Amino acid sequence: MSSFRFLHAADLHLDSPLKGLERHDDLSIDRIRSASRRALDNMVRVAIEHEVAFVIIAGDLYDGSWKTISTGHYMASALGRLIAHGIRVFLLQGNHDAASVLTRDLPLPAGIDRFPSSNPGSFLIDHLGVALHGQSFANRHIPHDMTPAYPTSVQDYFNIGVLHTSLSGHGQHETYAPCTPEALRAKNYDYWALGHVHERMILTDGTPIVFPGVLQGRHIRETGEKGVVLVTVTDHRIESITPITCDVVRWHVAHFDCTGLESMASLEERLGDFLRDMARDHASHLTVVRLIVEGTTQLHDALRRQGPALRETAQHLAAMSGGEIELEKLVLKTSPLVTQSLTRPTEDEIFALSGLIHDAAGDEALLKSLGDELDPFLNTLNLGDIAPDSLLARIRQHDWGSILPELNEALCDSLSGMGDAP
Ligand SMILES: [Mn+2]
Repeated sequence: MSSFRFLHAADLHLDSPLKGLERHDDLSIDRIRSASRRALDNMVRVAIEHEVAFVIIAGDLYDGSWKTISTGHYMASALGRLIAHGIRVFLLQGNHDAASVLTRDLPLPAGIDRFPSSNPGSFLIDHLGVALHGQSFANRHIPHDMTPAYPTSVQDYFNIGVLHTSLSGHGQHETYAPCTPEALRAKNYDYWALGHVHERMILTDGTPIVFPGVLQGRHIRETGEKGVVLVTVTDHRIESITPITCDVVRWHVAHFDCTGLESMASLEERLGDFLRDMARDHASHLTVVRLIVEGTTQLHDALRRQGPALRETAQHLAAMSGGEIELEKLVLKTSPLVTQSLTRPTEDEIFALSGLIHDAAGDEALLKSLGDELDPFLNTLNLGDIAPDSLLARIRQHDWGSILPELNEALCDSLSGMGDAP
């Protein structure tokens, strides 16, 4: 019985800038910035620990041409550790590190092979009976299916196709070597090692077609666990395909529900609990969170008035969570409690009400009694919280005659459904 393991990785995007954190000045920023390097170190460690025979990297080792030489140096050091452990490495260039995009390149010593970009190439590992077929991207965009030119499978070998592709069919605007699962399976290979799609995807209905996904999430659209895929092959048959995480920073979208909360104090208490639970659930990783504050709540207006202070409060609570939680962004999506009547008034009713308010604006006696009636009530409200300064001044001066026409307009808009949605 012959058995071997290999690691399939893709989309390392080494030293990719992490989006959405540019203005983030927290302590963890350096750790977050170096995440793609430490994830690469984890990939190397996983390969060595599982004693794999070889590692396939199916495109986008880099995010583009190196900004500094240290990006290439870091990659060289990682790949060097693999070959020092007798692990062979097969590289393919994707759209981000296409031959025409990279202005500098690594030397490729024995033990590291790269698929050519001019035509598909094959590498054989005779003692394992493995054949790998692949073609690198020559340019950033490849609008055609590359697989028809891929070689036919080598008989009695375990055949692996390596390809960077959007796997999205042959649409009009496809620019990343489009193809279909059917076309891939028609090649009669034993495994398709793909790259480009950053979500992990393992299709096993027939020849396995696998995207390991990005090695380390780079922004809030790349949430959840990220890593590589470990494949075990026994007697030329796939025994298992196992995802293994390599990421060191995890992106997470959290929904915090404010429904039923009645004070900022209770909100802070509940949010503190929420973040402590999150810290416990994500204890293994520094977690960067987009906090979406939602729900129907009487705190709707109060939350908006808080401005940047609300984010600061959430950051402090995250810092006190007992884990490593950083806030990427706080998004307010609450809605106010609605106290409108259930039936919409008729146009006649609105017109009649409007007439009453209009008449009232000219009725001195009515305005005075209105002021007398309202005063005790207004004194119990903190109007500074809800009224703009100009309105506040007029209320204090009992200038009802100037307030009523505006009120009339707003009220009629709101009743007829033309006003701003709540
Ligand atoms: Mn990519």
